[in-house]
Amino acid sequence: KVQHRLLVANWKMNGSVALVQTMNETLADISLSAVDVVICPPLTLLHHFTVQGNVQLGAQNISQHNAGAYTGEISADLLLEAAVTYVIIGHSERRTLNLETDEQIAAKVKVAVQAGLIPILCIGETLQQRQQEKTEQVIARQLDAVYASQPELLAKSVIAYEPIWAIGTGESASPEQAQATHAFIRDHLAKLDKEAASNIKLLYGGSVNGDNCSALFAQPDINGALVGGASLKAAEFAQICSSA
Ligand code: G2H
Repeated sequence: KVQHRLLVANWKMNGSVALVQTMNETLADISLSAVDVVICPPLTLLHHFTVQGNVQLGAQNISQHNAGAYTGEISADLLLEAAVTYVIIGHSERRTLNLETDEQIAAKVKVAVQAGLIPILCIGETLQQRQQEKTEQVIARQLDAVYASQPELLAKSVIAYEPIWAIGTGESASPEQAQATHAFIRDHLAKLDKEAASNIKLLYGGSVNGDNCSALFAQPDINGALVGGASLKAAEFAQICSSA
């Protein structure tokens, strides 16, 4: 059974040095003994964060290459030097806007694990795919693309289910919808590695906020959340962490 819940703040291309300072102060004031918190700010803000208690740092992307002529990219080694321990991989915004493929995402998860970073693999269906009842098919494809040929990476991974129709829309999946998909994900992964599937942290992402977080966290297969918009408000994010 999964113990600590994991709360990941995905700031996307938002924030400022001032917001980092506010977040440092806010998180220092609350008890985080029962939860692991990861803040994924833009790269230039990483070194302003205080790594304190259960608060760790994450990145929003990683290159599948180790070093070289890759303008604008960031490697696992550089992230490690910046005290990063987690990395979000395959967020739907990167799949869509940066045309990341399942193959690249699989390579990135491998590079991250090999370097000792914990990948947070994002998966999820579009509204059209859900309406066509293809949610499970899409999610199975996204999981298999990464883990079918490298199941040993599963025990070192976190997975975030983010239905694309719920991202930044203010409309979260219902706790029941999210739970049903999380249970499907765990069952599907059990075919690759039963023990890893029962231990893996499955995060829900998509319009998580201070009002809906408790009902989501009450679901047995929801082990935490990937929070976007609400993680930019220090007080609300602290409340989400306290509810976890
Ligand atoms: C989904 C989520 C964070 P938001 O992308 O990854 O963002 O909470 O704003 O929907």
